[in-house]
Amino acid sequence: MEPRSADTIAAIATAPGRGAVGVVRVSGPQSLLIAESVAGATVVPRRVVLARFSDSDGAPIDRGLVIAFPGPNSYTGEDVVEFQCHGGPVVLAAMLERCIELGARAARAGEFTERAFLNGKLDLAQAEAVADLIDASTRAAARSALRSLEGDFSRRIDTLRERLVALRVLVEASLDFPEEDIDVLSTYRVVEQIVEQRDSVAELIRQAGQGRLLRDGARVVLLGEPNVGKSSLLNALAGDSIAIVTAVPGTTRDLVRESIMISDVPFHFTDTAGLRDAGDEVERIGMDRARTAARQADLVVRVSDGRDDAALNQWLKDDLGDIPMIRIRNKADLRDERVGWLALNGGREIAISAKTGAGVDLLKEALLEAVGRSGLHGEGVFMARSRHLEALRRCKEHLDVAATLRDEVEFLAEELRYAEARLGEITGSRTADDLLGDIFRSFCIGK
Ligand SMILES: Nc1nc2c(ncn2[C@@H]2O[C@H](COP(=O)(O)OP(=O)(O)OP(=O)(O)O)[C@@H](O)[C@H]2O)c(=O)[nH]1
Ligand SMILES: [Mg+2]
Repeated sequence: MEPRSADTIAAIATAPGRGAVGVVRVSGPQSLLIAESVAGATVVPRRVVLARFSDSDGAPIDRGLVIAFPGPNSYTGEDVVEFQCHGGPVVLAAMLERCIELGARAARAGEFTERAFLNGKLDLAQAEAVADLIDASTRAAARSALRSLEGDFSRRIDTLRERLVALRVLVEASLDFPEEDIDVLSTYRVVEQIVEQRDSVAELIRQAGQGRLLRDGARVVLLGEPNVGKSSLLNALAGDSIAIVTAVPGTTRDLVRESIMISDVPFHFTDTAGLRDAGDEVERIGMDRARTAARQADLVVRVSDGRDDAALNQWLKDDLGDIPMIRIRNKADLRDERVGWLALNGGREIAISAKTGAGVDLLKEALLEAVGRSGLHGEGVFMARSRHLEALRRCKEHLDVAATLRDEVEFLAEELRYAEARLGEITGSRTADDLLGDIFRSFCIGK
């Protein structure tokens, strides 16, 4: 693909501050000329050249390395030059100034990656993965961002799109040739295939949701009757005395939040007021907050001491039915019970003792399991953004509708077209300019 930009951009690509090495990056048609002027030497494509960099008067700025990557085989797809200098702010500022004197202009945030996208070197999901990889705060997050950057996520989206296009072609063919004897929809099992694709999208939503948890962390709310040991459990998980623990039921009123890393995955815990049908005004406000927090949770840890309140159980079922839940039976030490998994009608619970810490590791395992750790180190978790999840959900909705339109073929074709367009927004093959602007503005300069 031909480079598209007429102007040449330059930026300091390394983080601000002092370091052994700092990089100034230049991209655009004048890059190679700028490199030779600054270095006073001939640059050889993809060869490291040691040179003295000097200003317009010939006074030295630094001695360093210059590497030229002629387009299209470069990060942006244009001619790119990287100067590796000593990493001091004065040197780097002087180098940038020199590049600007020679005709470059200062790059905007994210502009290098934006050019890579515009020149077809990366699709939109990959470009976003660049930012996610740089921003990753854990190894697991970095790994899944890298998978997206390498195109795993985009390939899955593209494959889905191709299948939806193929289905739409079939459906439209049946519209264009209604007099043909064969019933295209049944012959090619079109509705069944739509359902299959819908299920693939659902699976992708699940995997992408796990990626989001990796990046943003899982919101976990500790919920249960008063005095069952929710605050003790938070303290045991944190290995620190975060929340007040007393034998008085109704100790916790406000929400108590603590973020804890478990095997590289961030969990944001919220300890809450015990739920009961009593209490003063303060406690009742606390209980309202507890319920609100629980409704917004990714995961609820339902703590009990074995004497479940029936009304609370009913509320959990009615109001939080969609939120994954881990059941904890605390105070195993009081009952002389062994810690571990117990069968419960309709599920399982873990017997633990928050006081002695016995069994807390099992809860940690269960938490990791619940956010899909099994997949975290292997294949299949993508560093998706909420933008991607939203597009996938809308795609799935259109496929849900399409699957019901067996007898209204025009509408069926339309729904397939919408579903495919939603997928296109993820990789950017069909996207509004303002969407692009938002995405690249979140980048830092020099990227
Ligand atoms: N023996 C025993 N006591 C426990 C255990 N966990 C908590 N406790 C005790 O139970 C009492 C209540 O503990 P908290 O952690 O304050 O309970 P809570 O669920 O936060 O209570 P509220 O904030 O009032 O809703 C305290 O006296 C704790 O020491 C346990 O595993 N074993
Ligand atoms: Mg408490």
